Amino acid sequence: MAGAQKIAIVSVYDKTGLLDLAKGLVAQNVRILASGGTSRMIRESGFPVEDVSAITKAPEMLGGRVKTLHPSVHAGILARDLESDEKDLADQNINKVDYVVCNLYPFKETVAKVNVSIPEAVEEVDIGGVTLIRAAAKNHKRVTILSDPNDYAGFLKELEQGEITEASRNGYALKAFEHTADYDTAISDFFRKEYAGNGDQYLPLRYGANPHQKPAAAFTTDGKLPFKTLSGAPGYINLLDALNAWPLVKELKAATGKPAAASFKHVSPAGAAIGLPLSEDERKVYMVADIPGIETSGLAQAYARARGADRMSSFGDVIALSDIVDVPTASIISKEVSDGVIAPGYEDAALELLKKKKGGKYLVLQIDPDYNPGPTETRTVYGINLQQHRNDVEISAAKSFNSILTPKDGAPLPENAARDLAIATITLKYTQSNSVCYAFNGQVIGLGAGQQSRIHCTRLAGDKADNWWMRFHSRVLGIKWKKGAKRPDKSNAIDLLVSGQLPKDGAEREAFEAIFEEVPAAFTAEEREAWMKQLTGVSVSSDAFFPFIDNVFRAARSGVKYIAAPTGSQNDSAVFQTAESLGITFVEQSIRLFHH
Ligand code: 93A
Repeated sequence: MAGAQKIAIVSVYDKTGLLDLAKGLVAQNVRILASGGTSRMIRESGFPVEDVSAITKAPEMLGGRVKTLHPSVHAGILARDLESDEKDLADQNINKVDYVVCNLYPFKETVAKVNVSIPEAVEEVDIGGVTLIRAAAKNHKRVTILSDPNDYAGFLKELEQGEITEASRNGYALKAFEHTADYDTAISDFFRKEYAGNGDQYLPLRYGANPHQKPAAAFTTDGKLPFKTLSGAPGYINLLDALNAWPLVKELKAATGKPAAASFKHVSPAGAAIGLPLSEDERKVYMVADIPGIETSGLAQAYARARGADRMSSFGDVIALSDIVDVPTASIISKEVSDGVIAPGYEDAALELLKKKKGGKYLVLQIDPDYNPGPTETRTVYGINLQQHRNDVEISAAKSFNSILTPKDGAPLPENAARDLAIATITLKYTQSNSVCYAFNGQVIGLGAGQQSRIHCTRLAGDKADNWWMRFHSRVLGIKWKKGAKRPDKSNAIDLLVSGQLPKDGAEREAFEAIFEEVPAAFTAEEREAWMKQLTGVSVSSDAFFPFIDNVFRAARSGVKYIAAPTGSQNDSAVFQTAESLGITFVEQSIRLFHH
């Protein structure tokens, strides 16, 4: 009925600004209906108010659990300006409600208290208030919902001028939906910890990225976590590594049909590879000459290659393996310094080996290989939610490298090159940007991650590839170690030797020499150059275009024959020409693959 007295339902836990609101409503001749405590406070201040029971004809009951839950309230709020709705209201003698003012029981504040009990928390789960807010927000075309005392003043100002505008009603409704969503999140967070804190759905972590970042947890709001902890306890960075490393090996396997492995550190791969037979030299360089059964285990070969690419960076890695872990693979792992492993399953004997590692603290995660994350990823940075579609683009040897820009004869890539470019490119998909990856013979041989400048990536990765290749030099293969020399110490000494960083004298030199039976001579520039010339057929992928020709020149120095990168630089044509002049095949890989 036009001109009828407007009605407000007011039910607030937080009574800030309530009396000013009541005063303003009364001044505009609005009829106020309020729940118990709210009504009392308004009445005691001398403003006219009625209890909600005036329209429900039912008292508050169950100690306040039922205050406003009643068709007289909710039909009044939800009714539209439709003839059929008007008739329903008239039949039941219900008046339309125009304004709802409500804020909720302090669930968050209650559960933030130390040692809060479940019954205490349960009592703070607001039902009627959420229903008032949702109903009013749903019908915001007609009804105004105020869920924040900060909005009272603006609302009253508009009311004085006549009507609440559509824009304001929309804004208040959005705020109301956010309010109930946030409230429900707090409730489910609390009960998830109470009822699913055994690691199935909610996994408490010792701390976050650093020991002072507590509390920390991993959880899903959608059923169970897709992984189980079979041994040890994951840390926050372990999970960042594992949850990046697993999809990498899954995709490597899908792209090549071979078992795949990755060795992660600080959320970038140190190495990644597929299972291809190992030569005698490779077995030596990768320190797996004594692993029984490695000749027949593709998975062990893959991990030997992933770990062997850059042994310095792999120290203390989190490993991902595409297949059920067998004894040869577990045997390699048990010899290395490593933090954890994620795989779809473990043979019993392999699991036994891994469980003994690190005095029983070695992290062993089992992932559901069929798990597929949803399409949207959200993270919070400095209090702001960032959301994007997951990078679910598929890279394949067969389809991603067919657009050959140089040479112009149109000859397709050799199969090995397409395979290595696929391995390098899939690896970049899970590497912190900027990133450039060199791959050869089914494995990463040099990865430059997280550099702000592309040429620095290309150099870093190229230098790593060079070090990798120098490790195959006969002088390194022939090193005579002192008895009892440990694997990490050997790796450190080899790295000094192959990178040309040998200490000249003093205590540093003594420490270097201490590990050898016979100290190897430093490489001369000529020896290095002669050996590097023997490395050819390397593939390089870049996660974005090369802005300058320097990248191509640097890649060529490490035996690169194939480059895949997105295009779009102002220098594109100079980059392609440089590749052509150096006899490098340049393939357009059209998808930019930044990862953060
Ligand atoms: O226990 S309830 O979920 N049952 C209800 O029917 C109900 N209606 C409003 N709590 C209910 N409320 C809440 O009461 C409001 O959300 C508000 O937080 C509070 C105000 O109570 P009072 O007016 O008695 O102080």
